[in-house]
Amino acid sequence: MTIFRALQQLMGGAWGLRLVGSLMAMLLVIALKACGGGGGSTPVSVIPTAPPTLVPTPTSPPAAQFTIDVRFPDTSLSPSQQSIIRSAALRWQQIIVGDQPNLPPTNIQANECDRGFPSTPLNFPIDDLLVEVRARNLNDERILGGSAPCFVRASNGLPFYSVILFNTQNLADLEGRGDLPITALHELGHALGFLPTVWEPKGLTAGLVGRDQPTPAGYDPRFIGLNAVNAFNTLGGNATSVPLENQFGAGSRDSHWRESVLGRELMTTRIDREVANPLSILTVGSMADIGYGVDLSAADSFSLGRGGGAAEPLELRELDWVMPIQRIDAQGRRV
Ligand SMILES: [Ca+2]
Ligand SMILES: [Ca+2]
Ligand SMILES: [Zn+2]
Repeated sequence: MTIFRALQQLMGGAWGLRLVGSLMAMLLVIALKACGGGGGSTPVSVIPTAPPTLVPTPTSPPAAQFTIDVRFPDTSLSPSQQSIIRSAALRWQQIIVGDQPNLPPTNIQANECDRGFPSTPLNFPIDDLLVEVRARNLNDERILGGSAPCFVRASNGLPFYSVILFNTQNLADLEGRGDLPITALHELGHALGFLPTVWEPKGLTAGLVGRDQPTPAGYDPRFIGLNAVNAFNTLGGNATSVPLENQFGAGSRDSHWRESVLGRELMTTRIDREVANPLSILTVGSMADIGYGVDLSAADSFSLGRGGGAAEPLELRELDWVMPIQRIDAQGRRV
């Protein structure tokens, strides 16, 4: 059930790894390290008499009540790799803050999603999202891996069990180059539901062709959720919808923001190396559109455009990993 696509390219000097992935899965590109600007402050002259002004009391951010339970069912990821992925989950917990109803024990069996996923029967309560992470040899070193939800809450279509798979052929290199943190953050975005399989039942997309269809000339898939659209326009866009990726094949197409427009944003298909790949209000807005309670103020700053200076992008091809999404109700029964 797994299809790999895409390929990778080495670009002059450094390497650009290109991966295309799966439909359900995704991929990501990453870059790392935010750079920043810091700057000095300009001297300001003192002007007498400013009347005291009332400064609005800052509202405290919503209490984080959303838990991502990351599990590693085997030793295919090293302790340091596991630690990086747990840190990425903690970053998402700053973004997704609204509690979801706990899932009661279910009769979901091991391997229902894919080989090794779940690793055990899901006969225990889940609060709020369980993500199982493994690495295995994917027999194509251009493929980074992939991620996808497998089971969602029938009440709201949000995942409570998702999977992430890395490729043992390149995982150590990814970590060694410093690209694993941003890659993990990107994959967890997909695990949380950043994918057409979650968007489409909610009516949040327009113009997508079927995943098995060739890319039409002039293809223009869009995300139409209002929070994302508002964020897009705040960031410098001017449109009533947000462009989704319209090229690069399955695993990249449709399931990311359009690289040519959104550039360095985290949920584009290429990680821009050695610069920040911000988790912006655009992606946070899309998470609100699918139903999460979010804290927009926790987003990274960002504005449209690649912003210059990006070294060659690391284009990671994601696995074209298709899992049927199953819906489970509040009593743990299949719907
Ligand atoms: Ca909960
Ligand atoms: Ca990018
Ligand atoms: Zn992706």
